[in-house]
Amino acid sequence: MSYNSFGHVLRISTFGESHGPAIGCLIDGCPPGLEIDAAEIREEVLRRASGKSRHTSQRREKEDVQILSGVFENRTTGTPIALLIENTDARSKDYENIKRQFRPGHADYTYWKKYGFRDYRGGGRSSARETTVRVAAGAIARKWLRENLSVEIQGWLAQLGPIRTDEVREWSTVDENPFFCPDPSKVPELESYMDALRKSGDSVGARVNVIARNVPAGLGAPIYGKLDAELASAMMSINAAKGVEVGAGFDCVAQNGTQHRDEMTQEGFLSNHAGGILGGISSGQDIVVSTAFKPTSSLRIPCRGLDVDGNEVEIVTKGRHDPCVGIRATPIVEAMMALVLMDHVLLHRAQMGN
Ligand code: EPS
Repeated sequence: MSYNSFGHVLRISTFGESHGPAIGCLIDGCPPGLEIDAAEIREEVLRRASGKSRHTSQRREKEDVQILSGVFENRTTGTPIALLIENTDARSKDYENIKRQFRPGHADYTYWKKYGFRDYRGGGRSSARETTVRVAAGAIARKWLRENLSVEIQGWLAQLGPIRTDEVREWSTVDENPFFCPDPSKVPELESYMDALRKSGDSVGARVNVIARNVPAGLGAPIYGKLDAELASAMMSINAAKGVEVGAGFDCVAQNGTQHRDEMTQEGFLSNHAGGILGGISSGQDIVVSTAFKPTSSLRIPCRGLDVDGNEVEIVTKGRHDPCVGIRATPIVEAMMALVLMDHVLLHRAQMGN
């Protein structure tokens, strides 16, 4: 049994650790004929990369994407696509002092409890480094969806700590600041908040939203492959994710049915509290998903914790950590949306024959 793969018809398997020689993925089930090259995939990967601003980890990876199979003369062949990215800037000595300790709030403890052994360097397999290859695979899915169905996927930072960042949405500006913030007027506030946070040594959570437009009605496989369940599973599999909402999400608790229902007219739906999914099946409305990311647990501020022998110890984490992992999560949620949607388009076609 292995859980390093996801998807049904489009199946993605990832491998690798943060401080190992490389990370990579195998994408099985991609139809032939899609034009794609390594430079295009790398462009998407670089959107997520660390070290591009003072507000993220200063690890600077080359992120050179190698296509090992499945693409010939810049077109997918229909055979498994293998992507490999070498790790070029790991600094494992930063982790020497915690190799026998568990960072509170980190997967260190549960990996140890489960396997009795762990690659402590950079969090090993539990590191957000693994999300790089999801973004690489997502670049392929995103392009396929755009070319075949005109599906457009847009993610954005909706909140960072106490700062709501999406009351104004100027989509063209999302990629023009280090936060993926759609409201340019909020960027100076984000900068000063993050500067103060970094100096303090603490970290903070964030909310990242994603919308998919032009999704055809009919995607989703009830009952145990509901589109919202699959999206929630995909988003929850991202490192540090602690909550997922679809459409109105938890706000529906305080709504009445008369408020929540999305009335329909010949011109279309009058609202979108459902987030584009009814009964686990896409309705043709925009699909809207929101993911909450917890504050990073690797902190230089000392705290109480345990070592592998059960002794109480003071834990201090060194290394180049993100004070807010949510800052770099936008390309990841976009990739997961793309991969789930493409998988469900192919699944729908397999059942319906169209
Ligand atoms: C990470 C810890 C840091 C980040 C890393 C994610 O790694 P290191 O301690 O080796 O510098 O830099 O992020 C990446 C390498 C990346 O590509 O996103 C963690 O513990 O998750």
